Amino acid sequence: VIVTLAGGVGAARFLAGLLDVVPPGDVTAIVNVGDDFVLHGLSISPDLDTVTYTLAGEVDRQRGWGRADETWLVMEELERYGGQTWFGLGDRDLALHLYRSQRRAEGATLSEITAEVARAKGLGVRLLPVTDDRLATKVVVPGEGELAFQDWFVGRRHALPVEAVRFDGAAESRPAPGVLDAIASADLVVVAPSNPVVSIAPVLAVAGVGEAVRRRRDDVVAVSPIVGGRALKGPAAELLSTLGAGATAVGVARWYASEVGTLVIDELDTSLASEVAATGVRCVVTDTVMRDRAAAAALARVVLGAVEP
Ligand code: FO1
Repeated sequence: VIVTLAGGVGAARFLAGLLDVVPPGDVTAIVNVGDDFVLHGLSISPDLDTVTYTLAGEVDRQRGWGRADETWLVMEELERYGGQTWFGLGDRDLALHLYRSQRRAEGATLSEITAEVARAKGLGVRLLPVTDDRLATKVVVPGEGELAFQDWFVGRRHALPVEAVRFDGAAESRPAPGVLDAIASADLVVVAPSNPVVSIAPVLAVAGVGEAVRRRRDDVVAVSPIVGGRALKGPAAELLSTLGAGATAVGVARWYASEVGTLVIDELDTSLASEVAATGVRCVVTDTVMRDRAAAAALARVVLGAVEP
């Protein structure tokens, strides 16, 4: 089984490519829930939904999140009351949020609900939230103090500089059922090309998960989300330069050095390969930019071959 540690859009595209290469029953995705929050009384799990919609072929391809063929009648109506429309929940997307929130109210866990949704959509892969417990990413912004993740990311368009990141609840959280076993028994653990600081770090912060991954270090392959000093999507470059060891493939290698045995970097960064290797992380160079499904599948093939059996 191939276990993938996943954030949102980058991970979802990688997983779609991986599923063109291996049968869905051989794939488990362990997904970040540090972005989750409650709004309008609804339980929102952006990364789980991005992965689910993408693998179901239902995602809005331009945005990378939310449903394709979406309409926004409810948000338009809500706007008239002065309701909270800064975080856009489309009409179709709202159905999934109603379902999840009702099931939560009935006492179902997030992993149970996630499995139900995946089954309803006919996904053969195993999708696991990293934890069923509360995990809330917080960012510290100079002059503003601590902001909830979505207040910073969507509400403030991740424009404010970040001084620190904290994963509220991580120390008390328990891995969801199946998470530790999946990591321990995986043939390969892939760290998807997600944001290392706010998508993968919260996954590794759940009690026992980081340790389980470090134990498998020789079989852990990460794909660098930084290409040519930039992130293809989102604020990974800014966060790695302020909180990490720089917004380059070498910075990614340093960030992951204790968890990851092999880092896959882009051809654009070929000149950095020896510097990556000097951090103690094996380096594989390939085209990592997932322009389309075929490119994602080609990347998945390289990742699968990156560790010698
Ligand atoms: N991202 C935005 O930039 N604006 C939104 O209004 C927004 C709504 C939204 C609704 C559901 C969902 O699953 C995701 C949504 N996202 C939105 C994306 C998402 O919140 C972020 O990209 C991730 O949290 C970062 O990984």
